[in-house]
Amino acid sequence: MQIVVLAGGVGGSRFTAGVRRAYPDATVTIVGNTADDITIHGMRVCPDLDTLMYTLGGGGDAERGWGRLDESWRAIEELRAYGAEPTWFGLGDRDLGTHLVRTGMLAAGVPLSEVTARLCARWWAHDPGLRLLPMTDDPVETYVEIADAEAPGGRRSVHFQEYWVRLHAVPEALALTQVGIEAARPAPGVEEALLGADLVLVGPSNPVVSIGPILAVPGLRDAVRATPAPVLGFSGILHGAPVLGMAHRLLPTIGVAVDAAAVGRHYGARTGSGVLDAWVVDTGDAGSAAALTADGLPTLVHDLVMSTPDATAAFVRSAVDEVLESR
Ligand code: GDP
Ligand code: FO1
Ligand code: CA
Repeated sequence: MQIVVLAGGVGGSRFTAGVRRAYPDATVTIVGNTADDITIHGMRVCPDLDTLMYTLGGGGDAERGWGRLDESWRAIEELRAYGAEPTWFGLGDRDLGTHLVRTGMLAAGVPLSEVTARLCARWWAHDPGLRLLPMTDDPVETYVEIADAEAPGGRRSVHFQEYWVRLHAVPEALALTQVGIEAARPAPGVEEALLGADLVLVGPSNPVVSIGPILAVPGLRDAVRATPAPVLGFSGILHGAPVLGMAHRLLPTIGVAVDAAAVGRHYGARTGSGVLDAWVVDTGDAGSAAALTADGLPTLVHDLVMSTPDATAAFVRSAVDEVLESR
């Protein structure tokens, strides 16, 4: 069975770990978000790809959610001692190895998809059925416009990482721009994976800055709409709030309420102009399921807390079975 998962970082990793557990014999192709990427101290950092790679390879810090296990921070201390800004972005010593290899390969002209495959070869040697493709090889970076009384026009634009990490998403996000998205082409293999899939899963990742950019790469939304496979989406919003992270700070910016049903309507049904055949919400949001289903988006209800890979595997399997039985 060929499974494609659309994924951001922390939520996407936990979800994919459950998918792997549910379908150990399948080929699982992850299409990872790269709109969080940043060049910092000359290094290209791909947070969502690295979170997926480390987590699924057993090398990630599960508590922090990002970065390497058993990390140390000597290099960034040196940067601070030089007054070499920015130092608000935590570059761990072990993590730096990944960024150095990636940046060197990119500088030598190796496309990001190929770089990513070579990095994952170290971490995923135990699981040849797992594949990570960046959504695109072309650089895309998210910028957030925030109010700033001292800036010309009363607003200024900051990189998504500065908004998320340094500003903790406290300022209101007035607008979001994915610089480079219009010119981005799907990375090699992404459209083929979607069109050749038996099952497409949209993880509970951030709809605005993780899944949004993937679907915004020209051609990818069309490929999801065209796949012969059932497309299931899973809500990351439970009882009106994200389970973790700050998605509630960004959904209003794109005019979507912080609510599982609103996110489902935002993705929409494939029978209309959307991308989903089914939307899966948590038991606590069961109240909205009947109305969504009546409006043409078949909505299933499951316990969506990803407490362990087994718990995640259980809800993925039962939701998929429910959809396959109804086809
Ligand atoms: P990021 O790129 O590291 O921000 O991570 P993602 O975009 O992949 O995922 C973040 C989203 O995952 C958040 O909006 C969370 O609400 C969601 N999430 C995290 N843990 C859980 C969970 O246990 N269950 C569900 N359904 N969603 C979760
Ligand atoms: N998140 C933080 O909250 N603080 C950091 O200093 C930080 C550094 C960092 C370095 C490498 C990496 O791959 C991820 C890192 N993250 C950090 C996570 C990341 O900024 C975001 O959570 C995601 O981009 C949102 O998906
Ligand atoms: Ca992300």
